[in-house]
Amino acid sequence: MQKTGIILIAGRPNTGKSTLLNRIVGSRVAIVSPKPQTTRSRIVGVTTRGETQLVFLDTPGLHKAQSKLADRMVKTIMDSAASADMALLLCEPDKLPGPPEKILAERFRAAGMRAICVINKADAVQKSVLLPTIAAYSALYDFEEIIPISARTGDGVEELIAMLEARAPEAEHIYEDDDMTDQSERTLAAEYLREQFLRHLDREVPHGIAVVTERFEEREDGVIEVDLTVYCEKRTHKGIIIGSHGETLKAAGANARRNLEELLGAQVYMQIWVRVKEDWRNNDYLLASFGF
Ligand SMILES: Nc1nc2c(ncn2[C@@H]2O[C@H](COP(=O)(O)OP(=O)(O)O)[C@@H](O)[C@H]2O)c(=O)[nH]1
Ligand SMILES: [Mg+2]
Repeated sequence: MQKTGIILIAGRPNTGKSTLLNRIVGSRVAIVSPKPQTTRSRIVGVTTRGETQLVFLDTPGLHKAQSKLADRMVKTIMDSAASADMALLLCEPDKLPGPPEKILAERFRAAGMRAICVINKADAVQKSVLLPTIAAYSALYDFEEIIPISARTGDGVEELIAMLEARAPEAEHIYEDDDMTDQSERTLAAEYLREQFLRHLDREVPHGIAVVTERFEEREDGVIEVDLTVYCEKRTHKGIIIGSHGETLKAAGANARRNLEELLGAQVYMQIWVRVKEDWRNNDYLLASFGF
């Protein structure tokens, strides 16, 4: 009998939701950076072992909506929650629950959501630091389990997967058994490049960037040709993205290409253009054409 569990990964920005998803799936399906609001839309990660399929929903972190893009991100979280069998609340090992965790616990309570508290980044603290955190979270909500893990090193992740497999309801699988994600290779190509800007550019520049895959084609010799356009909000940003003598763009492109080659197991030839489109984050037409 097949079992399928749909699991919402919730938590404030930067708690490691996307890192955990990638760790579980074993591939880069969600981009990761130290900056909040890296994840813009809902991303599905899938792992299937034997008869049990776990479907994870990585969501943008919950935060105050300041633009139409942010509005859509909050709506994405709410839509995902409705279809989940269980939720993971990811949190920091050395911080007590604050307003974002309290809001999420409220939502779980209202929905009668079964939840596991995942205290991530256990690699970064002494064990004794975890005790008050665990005590505070057990008072916050009636979690079925509270488990410290490290998404970065993988510590505790197998135990977490076992907890989820044990709770997966009997249901037909939703994805093929070898599927890892609902993200297309085209989307991942653009996301890998955006990830590089998030990691290496400062302040407001990376959050004003959208990357679009214009062309994604496999040549007869197996090489994959990818054309990407980077949209930014200001002419000055364009200069920063390209860098002096094009060095920033070149380095970002090389890293993104390497990650894409690893994903696809093929050689990639990448071309990148940079264009200025003012205020795209508040323009419905542009948001739709960028796929939000
Ligand atoms: N030390 C440590 N850092 C982590 C761990 N998991 C994630 N991070 C880092 O935390 C930052 C945010 O991670 P990300 O997955 O993008 O968080 P998200 O915003 O919740 O999706 C990144 O710099 C990660 O490398 C972990 O287990 N240990
Ligand atoms: Mg994320």
